[in-house]
Amino acid sequence: MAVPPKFLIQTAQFVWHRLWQTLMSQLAPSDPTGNFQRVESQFRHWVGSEQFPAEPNRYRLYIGLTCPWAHRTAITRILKGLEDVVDLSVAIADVSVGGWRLENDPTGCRSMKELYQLGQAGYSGRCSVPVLWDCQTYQIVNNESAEIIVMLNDAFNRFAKFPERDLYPEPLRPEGDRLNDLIYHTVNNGVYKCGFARTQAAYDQAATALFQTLDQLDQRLGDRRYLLGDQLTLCDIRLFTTLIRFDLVYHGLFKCDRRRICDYKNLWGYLRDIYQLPGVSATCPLKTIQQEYYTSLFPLNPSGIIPLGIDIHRFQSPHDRHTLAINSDDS
Ligand SMILES: N[C@@H](CCC(=O)N[C@@H](CS)C(=O)NCC(=O)O)C(=O)O
Repeated sequence: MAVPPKFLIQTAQFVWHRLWQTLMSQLAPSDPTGNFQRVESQFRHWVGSEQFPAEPNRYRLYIGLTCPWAHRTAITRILKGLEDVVDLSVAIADVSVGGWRLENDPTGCRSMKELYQLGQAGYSGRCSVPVLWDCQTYQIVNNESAEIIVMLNDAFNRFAKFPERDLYPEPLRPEGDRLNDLIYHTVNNGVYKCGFARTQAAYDQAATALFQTLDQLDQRLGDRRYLLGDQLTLCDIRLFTTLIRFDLVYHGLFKCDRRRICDYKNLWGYLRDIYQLPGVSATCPLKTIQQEYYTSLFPLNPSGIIPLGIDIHRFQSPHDRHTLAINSDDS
């Protein structure tokens, strides 16, 4: 007895939609109108405080390769020359454990969940990366990337290879903080708002804001090498980790498809400029990033098929960003 295709389709649609909503509510909480709501980071201590003094080989950074937030911390660690000061562990995105898996971790933990619970007994919140971990007291110092990068920039300067490289210079902070706010809401978190939108209206709003900001940033970068002038700052690192994933992942998987970064004259050169800075490309295993995103975010890509994506050699192509006139004026 043949099942009428219409019935089959309607049933599959009904069941899949219900399942999808359930999976999405675990993966990405949303407000009643379907907008993705990022959960506030829970651990907000500072290295340099009495409780967590700056010491070499005391802290370990847990990252995941796919994660753009964790990637900020990995780049800052390298650019400050902290490889021998702050240890690094890479967690693996694993759908079978429903989160981040750890392999041969010095704490004995087998997942980020176990690590969070080791740091705080009974912890039941989100177990995200990055985490700055105190290996001496077995506590989480901080799990907010925006704060960890500020700490890595200045708290360990006594032990850093490049203490003079200030990625958060005092005079540029007001302008940088203002830009960070815009970039966070519309680009860094904006791509997630597109990908994790649960309604058409939520997606439309996020996608429009995303491309408005990208257009604006492209214009801004027409007369200055970096966002705040001729000096690379944390502001650029924060933008970079979203841009480097954009054409490879967000354009397809998160439906951020109005334009690709390689279609923007200035953003495209800017992206390659930062990618080609010494030490940066080693933090960007592009094919792994693409594979982990497309396989670990199952509700967005149930088939598990990984698209071809942009030819990653293009990120190595020459750019002429260093010839730009110095202009940190914001007029
Ligand atoms: N606010 C955090 C966000 C970090 C974050 O969302 N990390 C994701 C990976 S990209 C994660 O680990 N999610 C797991 C979860 O939320 O359970 C930060 O910027 O450090």
